[in-house]
Amino acid sequence: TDVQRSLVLVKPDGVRRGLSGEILRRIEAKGYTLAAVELRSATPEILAAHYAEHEGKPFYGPLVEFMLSGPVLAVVIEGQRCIEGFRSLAGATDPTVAAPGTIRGDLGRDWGLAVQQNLVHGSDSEESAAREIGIWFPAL
Ligand code: DAT
Ligand code: MG
Repeated sequence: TDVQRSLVLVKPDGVRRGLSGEILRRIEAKGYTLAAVELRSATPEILAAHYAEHEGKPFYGPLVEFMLSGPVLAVVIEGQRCIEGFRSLAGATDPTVAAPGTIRGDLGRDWGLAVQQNLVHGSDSEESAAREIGIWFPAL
């Protein structure tokens, strides 16, 4: 089998807009289970580790500022091929072109800001998932 864990974040825009439940509903409807769910505030330290791959890019500063603008729902999901599966549920990074049926395609839009406020984060590989779960849930 190929049961995986992935780190999902409902970003501050999703929490603010009251979409946490809708996003968790889609995850559970897909058949993935919730191994951890915690509403919390990110910190500059956590975000520096989480987004290390993007340091130096033009959207990095706005991204960190956005992620500090309100609480996030940090979630660990579990299921067969759930890393790729959640990326598919989330849709493309840019909500304008994210396919209908996806979280970003159905619920997100481009707000014309320096950073895409696209509702969710999902780990993009097994290595990223292990690293990110270690950052957000060191006890797991
Ligand atoms: P994803 O969240 O789809 O994995 P990513 O890891 O490439 O995308 O980027 C992390 C976040 O940074 C993304 O969710 C939104 C923001 N971002 C990425 N590329 C961007 C761009 N070209 N313009 C504005 N924001 C961007
Ligand atoms: Mg990414």
